[in-house]
Amino acid sequence: MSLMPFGDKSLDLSLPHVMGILNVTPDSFSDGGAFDSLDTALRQAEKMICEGASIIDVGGESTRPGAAPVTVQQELDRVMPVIEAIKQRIDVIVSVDTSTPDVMVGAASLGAGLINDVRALERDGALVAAANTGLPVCLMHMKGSPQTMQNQPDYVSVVDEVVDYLIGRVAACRNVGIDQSRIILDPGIGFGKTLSHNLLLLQNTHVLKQLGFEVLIGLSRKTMIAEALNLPVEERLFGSMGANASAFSKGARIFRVHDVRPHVEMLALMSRIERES
Ligand code: 7PJ
Repeated sequence: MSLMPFGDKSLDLSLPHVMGILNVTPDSFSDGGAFDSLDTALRQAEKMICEGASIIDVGGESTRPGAAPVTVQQELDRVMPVIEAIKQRIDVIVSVDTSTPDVMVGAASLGAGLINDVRALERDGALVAAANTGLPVCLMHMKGSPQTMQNQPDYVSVVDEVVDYLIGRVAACRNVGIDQSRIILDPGIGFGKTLSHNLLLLQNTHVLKQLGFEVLIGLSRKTMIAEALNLPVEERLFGSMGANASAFSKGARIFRVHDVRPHVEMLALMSRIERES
């Protein structure tokens, strides 16, 4: 057992867990209307929980390459009703995918159990806000910003640079009182990386684990899968599963995915095989 508390619940991170992606950006809904989007989001959350997701990751900022920035109020308006509705109806860990201090604090007040920040708490006030919630945090590496990150990313050694960056962010967390046991690390697949950078980071997933942290991987349906396989967007599931299986075998335990059931079943088998005696 390796229990990590996530607010009012905890997870045994000696086992793999699936984090289901719930985007609440306007472009992720087919039709407008506040009720429609809340209803759609709730049904999607319920479906992912039925399929075995341990965590629902709610995000109101699109971080796709080139995406337009969002205001704090827009982000609050998108994310808060969804987190509130899920926590009122379903006993599940909700994670908030945000870099915005006010959203971290607001989500925590509604019962969110994890702060997932693609900017690793670099925004002004984010470290202190996250520390005040008492929640665990996922620190992700990104090179540049979503607007610029895919403009010819370049590293001397991508693995060393990502490790050094994350160690620095861990130190910053500890300075504001966020205990090391509450920190999850993520190499940031697709965030300022070429296909080769992404493959090298996945090949070295164990390096992050060996620093003494749980590792989260988010590669579901990302461009790297299509690039590696020469496939269109809608056919990235099998490749995503293969890459996540590799990350599991190198120590990652949380998998941020769109397609929950296939990953839950794949990971259940991988974990069973590892544990059989
Ligand atoms: C990630 C994320 C990821 C973590 C996104 C997308 C882009 N959070 N949020 N790790 N990616 N921790 O899903 O295509 O890789 S948004």
